[in-house]
Parts: sequence; C-alpha cells; structure tokens
Amino acid sequence: MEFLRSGLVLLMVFMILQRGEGQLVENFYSNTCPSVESIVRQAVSTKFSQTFVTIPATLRLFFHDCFVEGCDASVMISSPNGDAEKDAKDNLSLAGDGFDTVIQAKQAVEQQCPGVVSCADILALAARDVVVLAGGPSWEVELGRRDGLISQASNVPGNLPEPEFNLVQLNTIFARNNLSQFDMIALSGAHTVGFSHCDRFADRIYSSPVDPTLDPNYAQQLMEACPRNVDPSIAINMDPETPQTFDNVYYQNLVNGKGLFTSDQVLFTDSASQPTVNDFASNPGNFNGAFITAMRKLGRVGVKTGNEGEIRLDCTRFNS
Ligand code: HEM
Ligand SMILES: *[C@@H]1O[C@H](CO)[C@@H](O)[C@H](O)[C@H]1NC(C)=O
Ligand SMILES: CC(=O)N[C@H]1CO[C@H](CO)[C@@H](O)[C@@H]1O
Repeated sequence: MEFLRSGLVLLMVFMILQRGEGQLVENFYSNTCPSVESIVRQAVSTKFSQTFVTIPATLRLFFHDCFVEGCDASVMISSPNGDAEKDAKDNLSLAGDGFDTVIQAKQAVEQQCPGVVSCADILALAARDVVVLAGGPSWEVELGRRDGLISQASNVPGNLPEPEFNLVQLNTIFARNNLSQFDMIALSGAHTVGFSHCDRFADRIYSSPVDPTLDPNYAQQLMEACPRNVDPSIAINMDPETPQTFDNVYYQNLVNGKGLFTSDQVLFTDSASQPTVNDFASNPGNFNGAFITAMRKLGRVGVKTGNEGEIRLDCTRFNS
C-alpha cells in the first residue's frame, strides 16, 4: 500500500515535470490532439499550392510574433480600433498570406480537436512546415504555448530589428530575447526566401556614394528594379540567386556583396561575425543545424504556459 502510494506520488511529480510550468514539450498534444501536426501540415501545403508567399509570410509572422510579447499569437489579433500589434508601422509589410495560413490551419484543427490547440503553437508548427516546403531542414517543434491576452501596436516600436541596424544593435535586440549572435546570424538566413519593398533599402543605393559594401553590379540591378519614386507596393526578392529555396546561398550572397539590407551585409563586413558567415556559406549542414537550434530557442521567447493566457477559438480575436 505504502509502496503504491509513493509510486503514485512519483508518477504525479513526473507528470508535473513533464507538463512543467514554463516548459514546452514536443508531445504536448499526444493525448488531446494526436494528429495536430499532420492537420497543420496539410493546411499549410494547401495554402502553399495557392501561393509561394505562404512561405516567407508565415516564417516572418512567427518571428514578429515572438519578438513582441513573446510567441503567443498576439500578432494575429485584429482590433476594431486598428491599434493591435499587427497595425503597427513595422508590420505594415506583414503579408496577409501568413495570417491566412494560421487561420486556415486553426479552422482545420478545431474541426478535430475543438478548443485544445493554441494559435501560438499552430504558428510555430506552420513556421517549421514552410521551411520544409521550401527545401529547408525539418525539426521537432516544442509545444504547449498559450495564446496571449495583450496585443498593442504601441508595444511594437523598439522591439523589432530595423534593416539599418549594425551588429551591436542586432546583438542587443536578439540578446533581449535570449538569442546569441550565433543564433541571430543563423536566423537571418530566413532572408533566403521572400520579398522586400524598395523603401527598406533605398538609402543604400540612392545615397552618394552608393553604399560601398554593395557589389556594384548588384547595386545597379537594385536601381533598375527600384527606380526613385517607385510604386511603394513593389517588392523584390531578398535572395537574388535562389529566391524560392531555403538554402545557405544567403550567406554566399553576403560574401559576394549581395546582402540586401545593411543588417544583412554587416554580418559579413563586421569582423566579429564574418567567420560564422563564412562557415555557413561553405557548410550548409552547419547552417541547418544552427538554424534549427535558433528556431527552437526563438519559439521559447516569452511563452505563456499552464493556466496563463487562453486557447483562443478564433486566432484573430480574444475569447472574451
Ligand atoms: C536580423 C534582423 C532582421 C531584420 C533587420 C529584418 C528586416 C526585414 C525587412 C525590412 C524585411 C522586408 C519587409 C518588406 O519590405 O516587406 C524582411 C523580410 C523578411 N524577413 Fe526579416 N529581418 C530580420 C530578421 C528576420 C528573422 C529572424 C526572420 C525569421 C526567422 C526573418 C524573416 C523574414 C522573411 C521570411 C521576410 C520576407 C517576408 C515576405 O516576403 O513576406 N527576418 N525582414
Ligand atoms: C530568457 O531566459 C530566462 C531564463 O531561462 C527567462 O527567465 C526569461 O523569461 C527569458 N526571456 C525571454 C524574453 O524569453
Ligand atoms: C499603421 C499601419 O500602417 N497599419 C497597417 C498594418 O497592417 C495592416 C494589414 O495587416 C494594414 O491594414 C494597416 O494599415
């Protein structure tokens, strides 16, 4: 009897540790929604079959969600007053397809496991799935995030990196999120897919002299794609070589003076980060490994667990 009782206590301690407050686990939904991963993957690939933008839009949405209020799907909230996180100036360019991806995956998940899976976890899974769809590496996603109850445009300024940032500024903002310089360089590799609007780098090509860290031919190409006073809705590929493949060509571009933003190119021009760029440029396996580690760390930023927050029913609205 005594033996049984202590066994039970041990089991409970084990379960509490497993579910541990503040701790994400890979098998969080194994009893409550065992097919969540395949349901999300299916919804993401359906959306991808409609548009490639699904990939960069979802990946960037995850990053912006995590850096503002933590990975809690606060970025998904639509406010009737237009003052939610997604309404901030910095996210003007978050492509609608990322939001659609999460909304559609959530709808599919709700059909099978109503009220169980957070929007924050669905976004984390979808961010992994789009990397795989673009030919990048796969990894196990830690789960158990709860959805946040705060989404304010006024929380965004200062919490996201700007394309004009130098290495110290980049390191500072990533360090605040428990990410090292090595993680930051690996995560910047996400710019191997997706688009940028011309105004985010125009100062580099239309200053005199033209930014000397830019390859002159690449600068010329950028001027042709983005003439002065270009339609502000025009966006160009960030990776001019393999824009639709998730690979390490981003780092080769940096070595060749083809980093689109100052914040990209500085990773090569600053001697403190150059060795890592050189390593990722020549060893795709090293980049993949570092990217996986960094994405898992990014996914732990500011997470709510246990009884914190809520499991939103509609990702774009708080439950009450
Ligand atoms: C290191 C600091 C970073 C800076 C300064 C930065 C800045 C930017 C800027 C200015 C754009 C262009 C937005 C536009 O004009 O539409 C962009 C796009 C993008 N960023 Fe970053 N970013 C950074 C890190 C990251 C990270 C860590 C990720 C994800 C892990 C990421 C993923 C993306 C993606 C996928 C796009 C393309 C979005 C699309 O095509 O819809 N970025 N980024
Ligand atoms: C960074 O890590 C510490 C220690 O694990 C944790 O207490 C803190 O909440 C983390 N910060 C963020 C922004 O996640
Ligand atoms: C202030 C601002 O520019 N907000 C924009 C944020 O993004 C949404 C689209 O999701 C735009 O409609 C807003 O105008």
